[in-house]
Amino acid sequence: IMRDRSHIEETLHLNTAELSAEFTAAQKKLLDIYHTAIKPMEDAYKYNELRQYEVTDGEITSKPMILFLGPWSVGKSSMINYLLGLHGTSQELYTGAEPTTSEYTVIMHGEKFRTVEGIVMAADSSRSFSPLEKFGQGFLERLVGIEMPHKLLERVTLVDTPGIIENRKQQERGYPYNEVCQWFIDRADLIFLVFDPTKLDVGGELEMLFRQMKGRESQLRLILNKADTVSTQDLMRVYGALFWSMAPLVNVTEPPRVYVSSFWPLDYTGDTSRELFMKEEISLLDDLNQVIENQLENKIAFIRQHGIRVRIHALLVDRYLQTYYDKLGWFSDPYEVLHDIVSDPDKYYIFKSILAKTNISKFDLPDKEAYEDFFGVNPMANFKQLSYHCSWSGGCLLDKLEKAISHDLPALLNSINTTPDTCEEKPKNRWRRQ
Ligand SMILES: Nc1nc2c(ncn2[C@@H]2O[C@H](COP(=O)(O)OP(=O)(O)OP(=O)(O)O)[C@@H](O)[C@H]2O)c(=O)[nH]1
Ligand SMILES: [Mg+2]
Repeated sequence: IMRDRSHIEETLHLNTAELSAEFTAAQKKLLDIYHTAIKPMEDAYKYNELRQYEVTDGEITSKPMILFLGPWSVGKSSMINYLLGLHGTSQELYTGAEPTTSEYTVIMHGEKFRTVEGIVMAADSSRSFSPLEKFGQGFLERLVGIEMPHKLLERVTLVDTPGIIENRKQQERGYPYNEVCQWFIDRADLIFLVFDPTKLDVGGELEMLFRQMKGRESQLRLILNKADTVSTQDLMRVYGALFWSMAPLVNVTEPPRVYVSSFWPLDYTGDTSRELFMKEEISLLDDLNQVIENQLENKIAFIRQHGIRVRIHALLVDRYLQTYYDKLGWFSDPYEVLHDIVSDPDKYYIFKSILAKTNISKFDLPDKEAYEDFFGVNPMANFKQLSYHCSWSGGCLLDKLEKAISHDLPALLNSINTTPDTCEEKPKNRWRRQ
């Protein structure tokens, strides 16, 4: 027997909320700010070469990404089938008692059902997955996209992953598993780490995964799935064991939320905690709904953070250049002066002087070694000082960037948060209930 799915549609407002014009307008504004105030500075000082991190339009306009991770056969693919209502259809993801999912599967919205090969996804820069190309052909063969028309996929993109198999060697996968996981973890808006209460062995690969959650704890949710397969007493025991084995691995004061339920379409077996499972499922759906509602706020915060890093980089390069011109005397050897500055920037207070500027945290400062590499590839003579990047008509790059960080982006954030002059409670959602 199948369970009723109406609470999924209700909790996520799948049939009642539509993408509003304000949402599209705000997203366009964000792209515009990025292209006029941040990108030119990135290009002028080759920021991408420092961080190997490029923000693409695809990344700015992409939907929230929900990542499913965990050991094999814990029910990750079944959970996705359940959330999308694919059970029994031809679009259903493969599930089974053996390790089944062998590919990173990106499930996204499209006009009609079709699969997209990894190499095709990576080649398309309008998609947010193009940076995955750097993991090589071996990985791209393990990446696949599935497009289908679906109300939930209009709001989020789901990523199914191959289950962890402990005791298997890294190289057998044919691609850098940890790095690929890290890439997805760093970008996911919500990370569901799924467990099966009947096999709760924390091995090396899972430990690694926990360690990779550093800094992403607020996106992490643990799921004790298939809870219908054990008695309530066993469930409580397993719940405790999960926390016990996890405690040393997760370094936060507030432990991640755990959802205990059975996320699949079939009815729970006889004597299970029906009511609890249902409540847990609704809480998880509420959680997911929050992510959908806050996506634009999160994106604006992300771009602002990026802008702050670009500004620091520009100020640093400018400082290096200034120091170089100050040091360069009539009779000094330019190469020697350069080498001296780049190998020992502290002697010239380069990083210290940047810290003295307003609004710069020492935690945002890159390390000196990164600049030694950076200037090794990009000779200092290729850059011009900040004062050069000004024009009569367009003003200065630095002013524009600083205005974006301190004014334009916060104003955009405010504009989407303003509540209309009514007493009626309206969700601050661009996916607005009508
Ligand atoms: N009893 C019960 N069985 C489940 C539940 N969810 C999934 N299963 C079964 O568990 C098995 C594994 O499910 P999958 O969805 O393939 O698991 P997976 O995590 O995607 O596995 P890999 O792709 O191999 O990593 C299948 O036979 C499912 O039918 C559940 O909530 N309760
Ligand atoms: Mg699977």
